[in-house]
Amino acid sequence: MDYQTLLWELSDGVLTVTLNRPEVLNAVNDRMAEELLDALRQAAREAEVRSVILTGAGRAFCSGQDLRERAAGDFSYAQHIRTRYAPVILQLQSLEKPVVAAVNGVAAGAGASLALACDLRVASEDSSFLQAFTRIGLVPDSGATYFLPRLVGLGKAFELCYLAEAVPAQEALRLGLVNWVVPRAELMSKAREVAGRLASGPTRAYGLTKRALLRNLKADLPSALDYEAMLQDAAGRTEDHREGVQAFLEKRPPRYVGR
Ligand code: T3D
Repeated sequence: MDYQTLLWELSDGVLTVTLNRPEVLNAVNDRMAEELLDALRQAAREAEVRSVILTGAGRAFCSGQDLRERAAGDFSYAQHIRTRYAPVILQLQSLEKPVVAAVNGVAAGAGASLALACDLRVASEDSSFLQAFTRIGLVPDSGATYFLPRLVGLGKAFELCYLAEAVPAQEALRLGLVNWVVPRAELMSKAREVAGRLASGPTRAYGLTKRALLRNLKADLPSALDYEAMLQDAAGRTEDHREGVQAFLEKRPPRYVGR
């Protein structure tokens, strides 16, 4: 696919996908939603991609739905969310490779949900998270009501959604919304450091770990234990597991190949 709204850059196993409509703070139009889904599917297919960074061009990460480019007439919000946003969020979660959001500015509305659907978040000091939905009389969507209570607890999630005030990066760190906060100038180097480390790790084990963590959010202990045991069978058959053990025994760093 020829991308008009994204930049795609693959280097040393790290795919960087940049939302690229900076003039509207990377607001999501239909084209961008389509392209992002395509890019994430390609990331899943291509063996050379071993981790992904999602970031935004310019001064924002993503301002959510493009409020200027919405279909007129008897537009169905439900259908739009189901066909444009839900597939992207599901793809981020089912992509069995580590995904790091490099939050380079405001992440608002569905833009915040995009960041929250990533596995890890590095945020610049000047970034913020905004549950913008109720400001315009909408319900938090694209997974906001799923991710927020899990990350910050129900009471805080109510506050963030009802009051819809921007959460600055340091507060986001305190709440557990992000993993690291760094100066703006160091954002991409920190994101590349994290994603690069993951790209040279045991990709299959990471993918199965992601599957276990997400699935077991909703499981009881016996079924979580059983699911882990089943996934361990798959991880135990990988070349990377053999290499990890061999490297340990030979007292040298492992050289993982991602399978
Ligand atoms: O439709 C459906 O399918 C339902 C799905 C909904 C999902 C959602 O995401 S709903 C939430 C939509 N997003 C918002 O409500 C956020 C709107 N934007 C803002 O509140 C502010 O722009 C920010 C707080 C994000 C940033 O404020 P600030 O002051 O730093 O920047 P600004 O001046 O407001 O924006 C700069 C430009 O970007 C400006 O254009 P201009 O005046 O320079 O020509 C602004 O209009 C444009 N822009 C920002 N956000 C959007 C946008 N244009 C279209 N859509 C946007 N979401």
